[in-house]
Amino acid sequence: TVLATLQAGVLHLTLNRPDKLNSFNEEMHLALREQIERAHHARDVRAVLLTGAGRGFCAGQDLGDRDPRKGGPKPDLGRTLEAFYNPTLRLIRNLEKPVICAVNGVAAGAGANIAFACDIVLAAKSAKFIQAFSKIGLVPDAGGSWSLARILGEPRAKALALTAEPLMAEKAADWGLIWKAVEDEALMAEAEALAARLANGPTLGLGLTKRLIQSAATNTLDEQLDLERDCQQIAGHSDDYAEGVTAFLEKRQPVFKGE
Ligand code: LHQ
Repeated sequence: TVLATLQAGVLHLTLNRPDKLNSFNEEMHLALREQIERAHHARDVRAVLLTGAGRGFCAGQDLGDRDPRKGGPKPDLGRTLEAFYNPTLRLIRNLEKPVICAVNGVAAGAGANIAFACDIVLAAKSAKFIQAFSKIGLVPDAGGSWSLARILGEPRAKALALTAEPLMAEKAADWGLIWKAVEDEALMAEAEALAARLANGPTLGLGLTKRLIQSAATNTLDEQLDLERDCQQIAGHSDDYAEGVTAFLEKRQPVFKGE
């Protein structure tokens, strides 16, 4: 359910249930989580590139998995979130390596919100983001209420979540919700080039940079200055910093090892 290949430091992850628009069942959840955990531990993984197989990126939860017509007790969706979605969201945010998301087609429900949790999001111009939850009586999850409100502010976040109207990729980029909308045919090449570039970067420093930016919204300036000091201290001890300065002085491209 998740295709995984490691190429030159980039762990390519492809959600792979295309006939269900890559919606999540338990198996796909566990497969994705296992791969992100691998990215965390493996030194040879220096960037992650997440995309979807077929014409969609991810349609959120597989709604066929929980058909109310089959009867039985009402489901405990809180447990579903705690067991499956929330760990993955935390893993993506806490992974101290860049996570690039290439949204190749529709991203709905938790599918959209998992994309928004990634560090750099590129989307095909034909892709759309749908907060589909209100259509089925649910609330935004997978971090969506957090990221939409923080990135967009209440007026746009509420309108998207309450109406479930689709947001096209270019507008998502205009609103700052994603990094870039690109021509459909160019999406994968551009995302792969970006992932390759980041995988050749100073991974330790990039990971610390991610931590800093993510801490900014809840830190005071004083707390953030302290954190910058601590992170810069760590970065300053890295081999990549020595290499970066040496390469600059020698007027050549640096060769970073990620540590
Ligand atoms: C699907 C799905 C799908 C199964 C398309 N499931 N088959 C967390 C905690 C616990 C429980 C609940 O949820 C959550 C988080 C959530 O994510 S809730 C939100 C769940 N997602 C949705 O409500 C989106 C449902 N899908 C759609 O609205 C449409 O499929 C979109 C707008 C994504 C795409 O529309 P189209 O491009 O017109 O494609 P389609 O609807 O024809 O879908 C293609 C196939 O994929 C179709 O199967 P079929 O056998 O008829 O070809 C769909 O049934 C299947 N599919 N989404 N979530």
